[in-house]
Amino acid sequence: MFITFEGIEGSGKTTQERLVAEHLRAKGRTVVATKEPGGTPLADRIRAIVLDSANVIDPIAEVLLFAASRRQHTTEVIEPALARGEIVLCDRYADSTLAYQGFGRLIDLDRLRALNNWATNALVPHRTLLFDLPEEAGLTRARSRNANADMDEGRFELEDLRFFRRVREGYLSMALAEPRRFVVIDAHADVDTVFAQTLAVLKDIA
Ligand code: T5A
Repeated sequence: MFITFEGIEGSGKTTQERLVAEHLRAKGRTVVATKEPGGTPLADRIRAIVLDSANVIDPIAEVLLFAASRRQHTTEVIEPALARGEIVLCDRYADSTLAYQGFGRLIDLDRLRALNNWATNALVPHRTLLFDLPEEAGLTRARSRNANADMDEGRFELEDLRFFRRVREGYLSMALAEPRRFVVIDAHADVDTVFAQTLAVLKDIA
């Protein structure tokens, strides 16, 4: 079972992925909880490059960096774990490229789909949880987390609200187009309420 967690920054997907992993492990399941960009030593180095706000990155180069990170992560971590019969939870995956580079940066979606398929051997998640909330609310959460943790803004957090609105709308349109894979979760509520909704949509495995 391969489950991905998607949404704009601050939507709470990282928090929910951690809670789902803890819940499944407490039930004796073997879980690999991972994230993109990153997830392997090489992909983590790509992550540092793409998220560093000091880097000015050409949009196509950005796509290729995410694809290189995803290729390494898929072949080194995700595919082997699935072959061992483990549950893989992944914070962002190929849909992030469609949402951010496709809907956000307006790069041709068909090219991005082809690149995603190439990078992943066409591995599609069994289920994708889309944590949805308005972009203003998500960015406020992400920025206050950065301020509390004394973290710098990432390169994407410097984008304007219109960018994140396109990303959010892009995610929602992908969910509409693939209702058997995507489940949209209202990410507005407190962590426990969102977790209850998350467990409800995973009840067949959790
Ligand atoms: N990207 C990534 C692309 O452009 N293309 C791609 O192909 C890929 C893979 C990655 C960036 O890269 C871009 C997208 C991103 O811009 P990142 O640093 O990995 O950046 O960060 P994000 O994935 O964006 O995740 P964040 O950590 O910013 O947000 P999350 O995961 O949505 O939220 P989370 O759980 O960390 O929570 C954020 C804050 O909100 C609080 C948490 O405690 C935390 O402080 N919170 C809540 N507060 C109130 N109510 C709730 N329900 C809450 N849930 C969490």
